[in-house]
Amino acid sequence: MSEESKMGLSMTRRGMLGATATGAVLATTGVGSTLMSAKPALAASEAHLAPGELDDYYGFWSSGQTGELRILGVPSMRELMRVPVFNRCSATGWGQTNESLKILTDGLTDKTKEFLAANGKETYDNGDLHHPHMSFTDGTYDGRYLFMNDKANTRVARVRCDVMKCDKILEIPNAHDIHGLRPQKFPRTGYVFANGEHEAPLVNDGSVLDDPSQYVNIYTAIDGDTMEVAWQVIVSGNLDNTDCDYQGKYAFSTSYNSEMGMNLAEMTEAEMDHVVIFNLKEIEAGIEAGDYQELNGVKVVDGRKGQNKNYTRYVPIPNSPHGINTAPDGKHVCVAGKLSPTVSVLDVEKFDAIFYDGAEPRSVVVAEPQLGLGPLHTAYDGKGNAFTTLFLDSQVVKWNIETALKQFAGEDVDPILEKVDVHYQPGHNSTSMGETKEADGKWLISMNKFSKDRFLNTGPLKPENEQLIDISGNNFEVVHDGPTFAEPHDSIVVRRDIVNPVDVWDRNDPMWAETRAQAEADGVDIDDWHEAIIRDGNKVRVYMSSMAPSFSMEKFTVKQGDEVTMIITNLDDIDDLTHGLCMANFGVAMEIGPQATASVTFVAERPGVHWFYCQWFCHALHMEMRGRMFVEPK
Ligand code: CUK
Ligand code: CUA
Repeated sequence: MSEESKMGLSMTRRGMLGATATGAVLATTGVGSTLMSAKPALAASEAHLAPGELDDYYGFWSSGQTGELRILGVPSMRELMRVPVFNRCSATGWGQTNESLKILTDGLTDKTKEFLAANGKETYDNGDLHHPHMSFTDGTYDGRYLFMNDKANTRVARVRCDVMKCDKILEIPNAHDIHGLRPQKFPRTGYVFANGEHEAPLVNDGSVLDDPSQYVNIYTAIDGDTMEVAWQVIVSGNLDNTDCDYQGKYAFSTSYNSEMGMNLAEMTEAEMDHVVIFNLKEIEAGIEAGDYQELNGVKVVDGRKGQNKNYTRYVPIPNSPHGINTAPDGKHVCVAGKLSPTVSVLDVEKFDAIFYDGAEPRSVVVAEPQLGLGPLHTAYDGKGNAFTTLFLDSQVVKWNIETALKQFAGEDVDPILEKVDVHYQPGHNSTSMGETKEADGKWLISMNKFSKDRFLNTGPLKPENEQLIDISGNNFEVVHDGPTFAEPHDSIVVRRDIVNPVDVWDRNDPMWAETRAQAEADGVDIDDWHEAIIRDGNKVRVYMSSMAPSFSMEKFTVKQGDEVTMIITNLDDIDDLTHGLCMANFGVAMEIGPQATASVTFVAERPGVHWFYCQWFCHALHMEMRGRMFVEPK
């Protein structure tokens, strides 16, 4: 019995759920259809790791409007690291160091740079990161990169898994507000597919507002190696989530606004929306043959409805479909109905027929089980079972794909195996290795949009709640709550042997290649203990090395109004020996990892003595690791 029920407090949902373990499900759909039955106490011990024990999996998490990538350990759900991507970071100096600013600005279009400059900015300050996914080779994760979208400012970013830092950010031209994102699974990544979510006039120059016939949406394939746009496809309707097959032939996206409505009532009018299937070979051939228009430097093919081409097919799906997830069997794709209680199962082996044999688009639908209210996303255990989140029911439903196929074929069977309550309103879910052909059926994460009463009250703004569910054996139970800040949408759970980051940077890392070139031009050997001040008009470059517990310079002098660049190289070469640099009262701070070089630029508009100090605890004499900048008045 939970505390509340013992104390006879009101029967809140929390009290009810705390008092009974979840059990078998009799009815198929609807709120409150779960029949509670007693079940043994939770096997939480499997999820609990003793101090010092390492997790079996890396979890890579989005953070929604926080704009960063997070790394968690699974099953402990301990947060291990935050990797700034689209956000600014006070600790690491992301968005402030010259190296990170280059990454944040290089991939922006000229129009965006102009727009930002007019607003007094170099780059965007915010991002809305929904979908982090790892690069694939031959249908499974290969540990090279993570790719992720920014819905807020139409960007796609890449994080290097060797150092767990972002190395590329690309603004996607022509598209509006990148949402769904997936890397190509086979033969390798390869392409990174990205959906523009919001429709806009194709040439959006202020001449069209209320003419939906001129609104389009854009599907983008990015080259994951070069981080350049490979091609784009114009589609009808909007685009929500995306995934692709295990054959390297097709990618596909959900679309919830086939009506091309501009407001809520119009957008949800039709009973059927669709999944767009993209035929990769045909699109490549079309571009090869010159059947494209060039828009803002990108080759764009027309895949709208009614085109007499083989670039796309539109499969009607009920109703405002959201999540789209390819099963590890390489054959089935589950499309969650959102406003329909159904999940539509597509068979990728039937796709050829709708492109080349004139088969009806709906012929690729091989099952459509009713699972519950508000199905959003599906994950897999690799044993033929699927787990779908039910947003409105606050449940995850476990169901069997084969049984769903039989039911669709007319057999009197029920594919639903079990439902478990989650707290509350789940969006995405993910299983260990579940979006690869190596799905192992051990853990399921349910990413819930609301925590309500699950934790100590933090005021009007509550954390979200991510729950860990044991799906091994015949278990299907919540074993851990993980409160989390705004707002993870999605996660992937990757076997730890696949991810092998280094402990110490390589001195020749491309991250500071430009800084290194400048140092060479200045005749400074930044690979050795060094100190140098190079004056170049009113630009001053201050080079120093750091080694615990000191900087190579105890003091240096510049003139008021100088543009000062501090270039610091951390010559410590053992693991976990990060230094920092903070120039007090200059708003300047950054991380310098072992064997890394980092630089930051500011205008010395404050005369007097200013302390710079190491802001990363590194040594017993860390507090003493500091020096003075003297700014001579004009
Ligand atoms: S979306 Cu958030 S719950 Cu952006 Cu993947 Cu479905
Ligand atoms: Cu170096 Cu603290």
